[in-house]
Amino acid sequence: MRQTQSEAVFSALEAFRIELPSWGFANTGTRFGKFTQAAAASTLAEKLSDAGQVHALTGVCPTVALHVLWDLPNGLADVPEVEAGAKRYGVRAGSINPNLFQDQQYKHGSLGNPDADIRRAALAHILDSVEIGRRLDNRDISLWFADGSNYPGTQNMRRRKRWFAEALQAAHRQMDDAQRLLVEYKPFEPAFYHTDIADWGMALEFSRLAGPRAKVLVDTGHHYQSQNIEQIVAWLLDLDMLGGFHFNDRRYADDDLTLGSIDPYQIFRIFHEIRFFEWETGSRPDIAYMVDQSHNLKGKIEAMIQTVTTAQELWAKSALVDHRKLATAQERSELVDAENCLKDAFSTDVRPAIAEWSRSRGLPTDPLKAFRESGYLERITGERAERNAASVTTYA
Ligand code: LRH
Ligand code: MN
Repeated sequence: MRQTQSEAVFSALEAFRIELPSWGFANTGTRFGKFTQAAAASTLAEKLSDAGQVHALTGVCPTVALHVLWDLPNGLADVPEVEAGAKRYGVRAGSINPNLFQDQQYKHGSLGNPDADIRRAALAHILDSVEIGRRLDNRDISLWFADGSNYPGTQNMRRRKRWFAEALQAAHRQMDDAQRLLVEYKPFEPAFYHTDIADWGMALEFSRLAGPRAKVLVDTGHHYQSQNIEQIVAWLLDLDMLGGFHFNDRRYADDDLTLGSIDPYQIFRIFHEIRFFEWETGSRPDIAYMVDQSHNLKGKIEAMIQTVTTAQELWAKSALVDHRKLATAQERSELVDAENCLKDAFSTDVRPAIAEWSRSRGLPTDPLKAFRESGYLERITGERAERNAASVTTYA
């Protein structure tokens, strides 16, 4: 690798940080069941401890996304425990994700529910989440809504749109200047006829209507088959409306598989659009890079280490694209030369440079091997197995 290339990889890795989801360490499943793992985390302290392991081994995931009802079931009252746990395990609280999908009252929606009392309850939970974010000194309130319907004619989609816009404006008003709203879209599941925030255009419109500190969150698993996600990213960059990502991989739908396990070139193309934008504009967009996965079969901590190192690799590869050469080839419509700028970077083995970077930071050059030799998994298995064996696994 040319000197300049390893320098490019080093500076790229220095700037790259990715947030881990607390729920990625817990026993999760599908509607066909949940295969429990003896070492899985279920308490907040265990999730922060496991995230702390991944950060200690990789050096690039200092924050943990929290889902309010899963991690702070007592709301604001749990803030001191989060602060103490984060401090103890060497991480910080990350984005705050309200839970607006599991309560029985949300059967017909949360902010889109025809029942005004339920809409008020949903907004109250979001406002509590804004306050939790303020107390934990984290800026992002990350909003995903399961809201929608399963059958034609059963809901007034225009009226729900207005309720959402009003509530998101109220949430934006509640935030202080350091806070942001991230609006996540998803085309379907759990609703299978319409979803109130189904695509990037709807999330964009709701973000604009909410206020200047509302941005769009792109979950890579929330797209129709063969949708060009990096084009959506390019648009949102150009509109200065890209707030963040939930990275995962998928073959079919919102499979929440580990990043880069199915289509690593997809994530590379997304990273390329961001770096090309940075090169062209000279500005670094304020993007929250986050993982959103559920590890139903793989060991949860190993899957998370694999995810972080794969993200680093793809980010480092995207730093190797010769932007000047690419821009010239694009201007001249030299298709093969232009495409090869990406393919050459993507096919460059950056692992030696990443190992060098890790060594320079006093980090293990092989985090997975270091984790397996650490004895951490054996220790937590001993501590958690009995409790996890007792947990319910059936869906119905
Ligand atoms: C919805 C989603 C959302 C989270 C949830 C865990 O599919 O992507 O971001 O709240 O997964
Ligand atoms: Mn998501």
